Amino acid sequence: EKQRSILLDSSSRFPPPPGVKLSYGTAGFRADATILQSTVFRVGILAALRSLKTQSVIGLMITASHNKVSDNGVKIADPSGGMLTQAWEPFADALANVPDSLHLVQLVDDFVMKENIPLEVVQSAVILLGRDTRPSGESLLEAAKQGISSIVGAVAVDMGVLTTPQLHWMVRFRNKGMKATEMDYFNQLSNSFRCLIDLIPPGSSVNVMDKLIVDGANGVGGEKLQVLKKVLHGLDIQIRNSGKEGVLNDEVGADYVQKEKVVPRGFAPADAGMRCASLDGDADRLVYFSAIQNSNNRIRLVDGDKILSLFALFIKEQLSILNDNEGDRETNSYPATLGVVQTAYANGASTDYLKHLGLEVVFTPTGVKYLHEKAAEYDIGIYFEANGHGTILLSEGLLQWLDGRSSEPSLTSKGSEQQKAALRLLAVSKLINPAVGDALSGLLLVEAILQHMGWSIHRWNELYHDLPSRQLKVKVVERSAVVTANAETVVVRPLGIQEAINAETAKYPRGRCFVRPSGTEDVVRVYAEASTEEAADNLANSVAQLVD
Ligand code: 16G
Ligand code: ZN
Repeated sequence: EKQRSILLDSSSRFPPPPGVKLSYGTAGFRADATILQSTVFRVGILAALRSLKTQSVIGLMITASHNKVSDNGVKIADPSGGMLTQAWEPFADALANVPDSLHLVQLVDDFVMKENIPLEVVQSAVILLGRDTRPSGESLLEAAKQGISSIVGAVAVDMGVLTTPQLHWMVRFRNKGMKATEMDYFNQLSNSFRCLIDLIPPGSSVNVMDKLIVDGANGVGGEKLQVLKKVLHGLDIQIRNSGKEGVLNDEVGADYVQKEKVVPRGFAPADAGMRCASLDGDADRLVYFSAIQNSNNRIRLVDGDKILSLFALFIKEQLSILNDNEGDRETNSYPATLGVVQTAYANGASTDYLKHLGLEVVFTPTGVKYLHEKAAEYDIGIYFEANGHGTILLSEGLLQWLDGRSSEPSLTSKGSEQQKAALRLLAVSKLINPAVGDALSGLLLVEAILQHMGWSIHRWNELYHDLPSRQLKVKVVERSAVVTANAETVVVRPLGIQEAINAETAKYPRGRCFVRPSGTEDVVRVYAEASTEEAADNLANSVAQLVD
């Protein structure tokens, strides 16, 4: 019928590149931009089907994050604003790789049947489209639109150039029936930041904080931060690498800074010692650093683990104020569960520190979808990857209780310590992006907490000392030959490798080492940490040889 012929016709205009096999992977499809037209077109179809199936707004983001400017990629945001449900990933893979339009129509037909998607009745589907600043983004966005409009009733809404987290945020709040324009996003961030600053206990903050210097990775994050700055009060930000001159992700950005542990381009010797932050190419990762004077561009890196530790410390403090009921027996405390989620890449010193604070620390495999899902099991779940992607999730139940707590006319006069702690947690819940890790909102939360504590970046960095670590990648023929378990800490195949890794690791004090197949590149990654740089290097090198 009509739907079939539209699909047949439009898909024949987007033939897949021959001999290329793509996989949805940890974070959507990514490849050289020149071969992605057909993939993005097909993901447009998928987004429309997903919207029909869920009867909700869906997001489609065109970005390759921290990868080089000539790459691009595409990923889907589900109705909650989170990642596409894992249950649909096999369909995404099949759709991207189907050889021709006849097979495509057949595949879609079968899937629509299997998933019971209401195609017959004319329904409406809404897909919000976003893209980062990559030059290939515009024509790929057009391909996505074509894919979407080949499903009857589906409507694409082009939101323009956005950070990945902005698009996820918009999808989430549109589905909650709220206004969710870009300006709403900026206002919510700046208002909740202001709220946290206003709640700083008198005397405890450093009144004059030095300026923050931000590396925008020559991408969308720097651009958006310029806009945010205009509605923001109480923070002095200077933006470097805002994209007007340099190349996206070229020796700039959070991925580069975290992996290479050097100062990004665009910084001057005079910046040494200053508090600096770095965003990645689509602004969903954030790390801090400060350059060490006369050191060949070396830095003190304050990574995702330390951001996590700062957040955890602050939240734990607020919870203990709330649960301190002395002299206020009338109030019930809320038995809020607090959990921290890390991956095997978390520095061992950070895990020790968090456990020492008395926090529950759990591990998942690499990839936001796994961490996010785990964090959602707690009243307050905080997750971060060492690379700077993470956020805080607060349960509806807790938020309601906090709401009541913050407005309750208490006997001990309003403005009690408990009320303030409740207000702070509510402000955190509004500032932080509940859909996905967000460098802009994360940055504002870090800045608010540093002011609250009266801490410099150096004081913050002293929370614990990172163990020396080394990462290597090994090119292999078939990365899927390596199979891991226990949140990627143990190799189960090929047989025998884990025993050999154990034997190597045992040679080093505080040694820890794991290998895992990358989810984004054709390599196997090796991570090692030990008590000295040299030991970490040696351990990584000898284990890399085992995999080779
Ligand atoms: C993707 C993931 C990131 C993960 C990285 C690992 C999302 C949104 N992004 O960028 O969380 O750390 O892949 O890459 O899930 P790898 O598998 O190549 O080491
Ligand atoms: Zn990113």
